[in-house]
Amino acid sequence: MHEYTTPGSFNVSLNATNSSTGSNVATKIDYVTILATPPILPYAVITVNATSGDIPLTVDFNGNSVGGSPNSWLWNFGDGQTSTLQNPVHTYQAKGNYTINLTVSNSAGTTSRILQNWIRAGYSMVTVEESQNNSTIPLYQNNFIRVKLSDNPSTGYKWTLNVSAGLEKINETFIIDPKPTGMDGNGGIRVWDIHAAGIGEQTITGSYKRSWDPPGTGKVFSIIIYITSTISTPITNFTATPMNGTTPLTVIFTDTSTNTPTSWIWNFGDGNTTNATVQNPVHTYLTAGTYTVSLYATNSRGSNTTIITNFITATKPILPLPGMSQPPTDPDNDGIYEDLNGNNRIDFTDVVLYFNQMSWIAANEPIAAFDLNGNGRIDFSDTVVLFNEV
Ligand SMILES: [Ca+2]
Ligand SMILES: [Ca+2]
Ligand SMILES: [Ca+2]
Repeated sequence: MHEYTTPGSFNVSLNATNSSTGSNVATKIDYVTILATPPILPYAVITVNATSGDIPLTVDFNGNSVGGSPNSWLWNFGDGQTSTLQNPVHTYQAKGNYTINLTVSNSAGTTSRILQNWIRAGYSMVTVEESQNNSTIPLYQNNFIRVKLSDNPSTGYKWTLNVSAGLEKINETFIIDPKPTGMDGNGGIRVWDIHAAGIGEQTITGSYKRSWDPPGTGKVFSIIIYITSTISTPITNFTATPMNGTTPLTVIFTDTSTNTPTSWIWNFGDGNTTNATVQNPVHTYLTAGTYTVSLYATNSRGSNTTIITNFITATKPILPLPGMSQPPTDPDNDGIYEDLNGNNRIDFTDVVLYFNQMSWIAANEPIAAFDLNGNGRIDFSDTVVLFNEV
């Protein structure tokens, strides 16, 4: 008994010996031919840890094979990106439906497994299997249901699926697991992707029979999908007109939030809560100051708050000084009101008026408009600056 461990052709010699005739050797050329094991074509099997979810959506891809062992892997993730790793991790940045293609090869050849629209990034998708027969599944409109049911090709039993009017069958894929198309499989999984197009109660009904069996025979499968309209958490934002002015300053606030909030709580920053729960409130600031405004808005999905700091500036108006009929003016337009008596020019009377009314100015006028030396208060030095400008 001899075992050949390498492929090739071998000569065989028989050396026969007996005690009476001596020995004789017979040789046969190419008598034994050992063939190499034929290479086996590999078939890719794709496993993923997620098929849907918010973007950015990171998916762990696992490549396996049945049949032969691949010596190269090529993934196409459907968004223009590829990988030659066996088990790549890929992140989808944009909302969309992505077709996965895994190509494997060895010396026997190359095969590809393509799963149409397999990853639905930015969507919610519920996967339903036969064990969930007779269950009710909630889903938001415009998301997806993936139904996976096992056929039995060797007996001819297969599933067909019917959906109600608010559902749309958009994809049908047959994945044989574990044996791929082209191999002698006796089990398989048929996959339908269904778009939740309508709202309200919808049904998915499956029936499992051979093509020649009469309707109503075999197994049945039924799922209720309860679809509600798509609602996302509000993203709060707002505008105001005007954003600055003199007291009393009346401001119209406008809600510019997205995703349709249904309740609003404003904080105008001055402690006054009048109109605080109105969507587009009008608010009057009575006291000079700079105000931070916030809006908290909610809907059935959640809430969100946006705060804008130092959003509204209310300043005191320029008032006529005691005994004057005209308010002060700013003849050189630099924001400082040097003309205290309101006669549109800077004169010595303004200096006297400033000196005599320093306390009144400090109490009643906007300080910044009369602070000639810019030190933040009304003081004697301001009168000196004013005197020098006359
Ligand atoms: Ca001025
Ligand atoms: Ca003047
Ligand atoms: Ca000053």
